[in-house]
Amino acid sequence: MVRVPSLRPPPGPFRPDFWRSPLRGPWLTSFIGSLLLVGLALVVVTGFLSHVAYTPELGRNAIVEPDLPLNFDWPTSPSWLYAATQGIHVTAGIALVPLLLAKLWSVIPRLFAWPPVTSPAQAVERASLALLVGGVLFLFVTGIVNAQVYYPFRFNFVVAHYYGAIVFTAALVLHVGVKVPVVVRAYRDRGVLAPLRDDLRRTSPEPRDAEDSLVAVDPDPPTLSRRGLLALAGGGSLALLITSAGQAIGGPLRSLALLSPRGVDGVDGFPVNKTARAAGVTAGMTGGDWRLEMLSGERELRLDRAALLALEQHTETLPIACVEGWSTTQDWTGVRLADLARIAGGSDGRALRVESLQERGVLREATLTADQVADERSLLALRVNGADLSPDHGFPARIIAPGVPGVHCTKWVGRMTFL
Ligand SMILES: Nc1nc2c(c(=O)[nH]1)N[C@H]1C(S)=C(S)[C@@H](COP(=O)(O)O)O[C@H]1N2
Ligand SMILES: [Mo]
Repeated sequence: MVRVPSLRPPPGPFRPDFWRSPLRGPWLTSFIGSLLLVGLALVVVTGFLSHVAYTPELGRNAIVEPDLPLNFDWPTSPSWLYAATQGIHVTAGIALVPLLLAKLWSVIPRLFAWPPVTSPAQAVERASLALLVGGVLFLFVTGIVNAQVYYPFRFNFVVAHYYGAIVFTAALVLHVGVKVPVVVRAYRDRGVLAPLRDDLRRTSPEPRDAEDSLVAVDPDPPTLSRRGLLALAGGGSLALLITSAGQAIGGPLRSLALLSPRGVDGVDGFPVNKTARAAGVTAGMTGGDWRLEMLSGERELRLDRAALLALEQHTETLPIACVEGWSTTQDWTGVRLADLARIAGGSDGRALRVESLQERGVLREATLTADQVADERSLLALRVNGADLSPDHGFPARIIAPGVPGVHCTKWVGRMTFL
């Protein structure tokens, strides 16, 4: 038979003998993949829960339409519910990075498979892997960049991260389905944990049983055992976990949250998401001329801050839990939203649209559900920790409600419309 010269792979990574690590093989990829899958499941579930918590069916709460069958009323108890789900989402996402990199490293020869396409079925499989790997990289990069409060891209983060998650989750389910037999065989042949017992001296390549095997054709001697590699990735994950988790957990752990931009103290001893200056809210807008405008059907009411302070005041200990993963629990004092609903005219069990004095930006308004308004812990807060709100935390008045994403705790409230 005549060899067709053009079928010879180009030099470099396209040549099978380019890849020399003796550690690569189906067991290693299966093992890292299994660990990663557990973590990713947690991130995926808490991520979609965040979408539910936004109650996208109300007003402009979420910029994405409610297009998933997953939709239920987000509860107001426990008050730290969103702090927990979103803290897990962001913290686990950050901590999984080393494991994800190890997983990609273990399969990278596949990226350079030659010829690139051998059959229609294989082309479909490669396309689905492009969605899987492209999806996971897109989600991790946008998510981590968002948690670092850095927006280098032009598109809307929430929309892009959400649609990216749908594509990625579908590709992941397909991938796991296709790979289960490979993982089962690897564990049956090598044992689930047995390869971790080998020290460096006893580390040898897995058997190369197929043409497209991940096992190197011509492996170098090992410089690291498999358990050494896993300790490296796992240690990296643990270090990230320790330096990130504090922003969600708080207490003494907060000082360990070195990687969290909001882990440190802000104004009044807790973080500021957006300052009054950045939101374009001036002292003139919030001074003596400020009135809270309350609308209910045909009725309209205007109250100044003194009038609000003259109403029955309540103090609640509640967290602000940001989509970025940080949360902070403070003592808030103000008027119950349910009381304001009655004062505005009508029942207390109505949804409420809250508009800010802020001039621009997607956070100008948010809508709370009827349950959130009716909960007696939900306040129009005027004070925090015994002092007037500072301008950066929403003076003259802000929303604080149990279990809701921080993004709905509108600062510098100007108008409230009971729906
Ligand atoms: N008007 C207005 N309200 C707002 C925001 C904003 O940018 N503008 N940010 C929201 C977000 S995303 C969070 S997490 C909380 C943060 O509150 P803090 O800055 O007092 O900590 O405020 C919310 N309320
Ligand atoms: Mo936020």
